[in-house]
Amino acid sequence: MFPTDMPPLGTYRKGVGAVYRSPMPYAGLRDCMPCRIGAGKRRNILASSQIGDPMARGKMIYEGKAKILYEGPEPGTLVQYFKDDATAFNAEKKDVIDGKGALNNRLSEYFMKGLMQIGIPTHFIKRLNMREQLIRQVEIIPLEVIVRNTAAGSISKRLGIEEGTQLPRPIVEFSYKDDALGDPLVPEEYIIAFGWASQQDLDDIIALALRVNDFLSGVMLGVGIKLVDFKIEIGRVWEGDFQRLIIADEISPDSCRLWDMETGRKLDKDVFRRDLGDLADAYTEVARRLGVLPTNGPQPGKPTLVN
Ligand code: AIR
Repeated sequence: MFPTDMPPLGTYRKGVGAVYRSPMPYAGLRDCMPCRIGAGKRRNILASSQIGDPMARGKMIYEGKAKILYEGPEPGTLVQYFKDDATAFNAEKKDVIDGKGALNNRLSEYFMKGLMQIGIPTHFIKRLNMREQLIRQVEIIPLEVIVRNTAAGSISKRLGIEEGTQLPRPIVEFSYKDDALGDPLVPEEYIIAFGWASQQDLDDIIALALRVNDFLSGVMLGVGIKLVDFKIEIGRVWEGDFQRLIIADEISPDSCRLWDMETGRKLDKDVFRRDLGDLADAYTEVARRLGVLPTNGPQPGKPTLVN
């Protein structure tokens, strides 16, 4: 598929992510208000979240490798469901990891809320239950925005830099989101020429990505974890004729490299990619250090989430 073959707005193209034009901001959406679902059914988001069943969901819009998106209860909203599925190397390697979805739901909530507290806009509205969160509908920019602090993964392979080498400064790079092409690294020149984003968008995206890097690095440093690199996705939202760029998708150990500062233990999806042990244990450790899991009392083999 030629890269400029963008789907019409309001439709979804597999491999590129959810592409939506958001009809309205979520201002006005209140936790307890009865909400419209599909053909006018009335439901209460809070009630459904309390009993943990997926009552706020509308019809399925998209199923990705690790998440499913459903229509949300209000126009301009979606329900993001976190699956237990883990994939790597463009889904060549697959498994189901008990508890991963619930952990990523909580961790992504934690990071997105933290970003919003320092004024960085995200798609997150509220967590609904163990596996679902209510998010703002966005038009996904078809780029993976990667920030690297320390060499690892593809940059090490591509440039022959030993993993663990501190980079001279944070490096921001872009991959074109297309599974069939294996999400190839693309220069800014391509992004602008093919119209995936404008120069102004790119300047804003880089500034956002570096702010996210500062925030996440600091949070992780506080719990003895080095943020090696991470990937974010950016969504456009329309407010009248004006667009705003916000952080979308998820931020979790699926999308970051996290190394224990003292031991170097990997606490991210590389545990799965490289067969280094139990992925849920690694994610549980991150959640526990961040206070998303209880720190005392018996720690069961599988994650127990605090509600
Ligand atoms: N990433 C990229 N595509 C999907 C994901 N999750 C993340 C990786 C890693 C960073 O982007 O998890 O944190 C850089 O990946 P790589 O493979 O380019 O070194």
